[in-house]
Amino acid sequence: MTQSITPELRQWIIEQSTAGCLPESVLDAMVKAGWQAEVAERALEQTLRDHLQQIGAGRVVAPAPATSTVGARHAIGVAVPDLALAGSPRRVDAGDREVDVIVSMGQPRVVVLGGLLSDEECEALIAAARPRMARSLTVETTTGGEELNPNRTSNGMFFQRGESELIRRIEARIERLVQWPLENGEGLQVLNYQVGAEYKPHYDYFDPAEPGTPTILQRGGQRVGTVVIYLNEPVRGGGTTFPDVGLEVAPIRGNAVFFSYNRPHPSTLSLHGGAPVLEGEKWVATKWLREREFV
Ligand code: PD2
Ligand code: ZN
Repeated sequence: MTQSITPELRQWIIEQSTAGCLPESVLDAMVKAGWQAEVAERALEQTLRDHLQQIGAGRVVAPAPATSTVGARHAIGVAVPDLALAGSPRRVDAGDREVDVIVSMGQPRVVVLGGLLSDEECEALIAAARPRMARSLTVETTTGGEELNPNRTSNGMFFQRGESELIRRIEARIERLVQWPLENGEGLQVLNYQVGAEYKPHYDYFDPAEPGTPTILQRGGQRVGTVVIYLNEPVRGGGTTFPDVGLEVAPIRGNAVFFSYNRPHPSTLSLHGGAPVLEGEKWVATKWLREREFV
């Protein structure tokens, strides 16, 4: 008896997957409901591929075995940067130093890191950025240009990739840590938030529905990961929040939060923001990682 993919089945697969259900669980449920395993697998893959094409999310990759570390692949989505955390190590190798693993979360994929930069490196980065600060721009997805964004009240600047020994050292460390080519990274951005300044919750990926997005994607594809490094410590406030899961990462000098998103969709739960600074000021450096070489 041959079994065919009905519109109802397609709809059900998409609903399960966008709700965050792993493909293994979707397959399992289909087999339990009487589907031949092979047919179920084919239906799942084809349905998700078609769906991703419709929402403009790029190529589909098969789920990787649990032991895979480099370029972790997930249910429906592209390969993304990730740390080598199999076996739950206390520290991970970042080339010229070891970095503490403080928190590791699966969904959203978030890893909080301790001691990514030394105090001296944080100070040096602030000193190099300070004379070049201007009110932050964000990429305007309706046009593909840049504009002042009222949701972001910080000041900022971009370093060129590899522009100094310090920048090269930090970029090499991030490359090693998240196992992602440094060529895929945008230039390091430094932001400064004064009291009351914040970065309202947003996604770092570019919205596929916006008309300016195809232009933006020409320079290396989608963003698939972010590293936010804390360069100083505000007295109160200024944490990085993940509202979908009620997580707030404390801004501690030299620490960092890494998160990835394997498709440009809210079901990644990668919504995040910079909470208002209540006392003191906040300095961070952000590295955004693209699918391919950022040119
Ligand atoms: O400064 C932060 O905590 C923050 C929060 C959300 C930075 C970014 N997003 C970013 O640079 O994308
Ligand atoms: Zn962000």
